[in-house]
Amino acid sequence: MAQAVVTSQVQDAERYFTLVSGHRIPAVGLGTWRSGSRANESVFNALVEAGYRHIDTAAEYGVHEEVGFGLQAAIKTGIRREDIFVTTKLWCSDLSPNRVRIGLNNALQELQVDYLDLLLIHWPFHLKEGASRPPKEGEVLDLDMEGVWREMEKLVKENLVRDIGISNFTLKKLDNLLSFAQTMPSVCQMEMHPGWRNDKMLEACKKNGIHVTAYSPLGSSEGGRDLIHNETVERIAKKLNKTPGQILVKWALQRGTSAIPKSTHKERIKENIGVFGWEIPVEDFQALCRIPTQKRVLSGEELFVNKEAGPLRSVADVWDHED
Ligand code: NDP
Ligand code: 1BO
Repeated sequence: MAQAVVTSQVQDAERYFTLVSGHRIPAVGLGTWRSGSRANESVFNALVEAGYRHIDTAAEYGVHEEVGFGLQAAIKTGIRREDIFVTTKLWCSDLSPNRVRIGLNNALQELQVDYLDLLLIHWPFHLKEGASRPPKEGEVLDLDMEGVWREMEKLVKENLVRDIGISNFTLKKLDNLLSFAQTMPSVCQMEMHPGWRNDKMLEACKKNGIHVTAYSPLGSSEGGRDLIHNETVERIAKKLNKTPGQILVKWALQRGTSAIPKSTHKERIKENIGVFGWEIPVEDFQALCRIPTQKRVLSGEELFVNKEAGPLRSVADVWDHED
């Protein structure tokens, strides 16, 4: 009996990270960007068949309703809502103090839940409702970050959201947020994989007790970075008798970040969480950390850059010239 308790504690330690709030975030979550109508089935498979307990989504992915159906179907099989960690994100058109609660209420309704585990600022830019992509002149508005954060803090106090956090921030924007935050951001979600390690953001977050979730941990899709067929990743996968996907997810976990690989295929969903009970040896971990050509997949160019007008005239502007 005592042995069983110890075993389950060891397993839990591998499967969760503890946030500054004291809440726990599951180490591996299911990403849902570009999942479309398959999000429902993917969420159900992830929770019921593969043992995931963390679902990552966003208003901008247009799949809240499908995710909600998947969550509800999984809960009907006996999985408790309180054992599932649901993350979603406020889109840029909801980044004004008077829109935060509207964004939250829409998310709760579409996801069919009465609280969120984590609400993130998706990107730190305020866009006019219905803005084009990329935005036209006048569609990138001033951002009242302090006002937005205060509204998000209220949601925590009202138990509508358990944790709040950020995504796609720079060191400069993080410093600014920390200068007025009364409730610390628990999580910072950033693109991270061996092709874009983003060590400086990871270090800054660690220094401030902010947990990092690695997005696009496999290098993303549709014009992303093909890390699945990278020769270092393939070599290590073969050596350890794992798949390239598992090596990439495990690399993220061994850096102390959670990871949210996306797949709409049942077998891959299962494969991507097969990352517990083994380790990447130090020399192989370091080889992954040395993969050359560090480059973001998601630069923000197509989303935010207008070369002729507005505050974001280049990718460098999006990242505060820090890359
Ligand atoms: P990932 O790095 O998770 O890669 C997804 C791609 O890899 C898909 O094409 C998927 O195809 C494929 N794939 C999945 N598993 C395997 C496998 N085992 N072997 C081979 N190929 C595989 O990319 P994402 O960009 O989707 O990032 C993950 C999640 O992170 C997103 O879905 C989203 O939730 C979040 N995110 C957050 C962002 C933010 O701004 N905060 C930005 C980008 C992502 P298939 O589905 O066909 O299996
Ligand atoms: C469209 C938003 C980028 C992925 O999170």
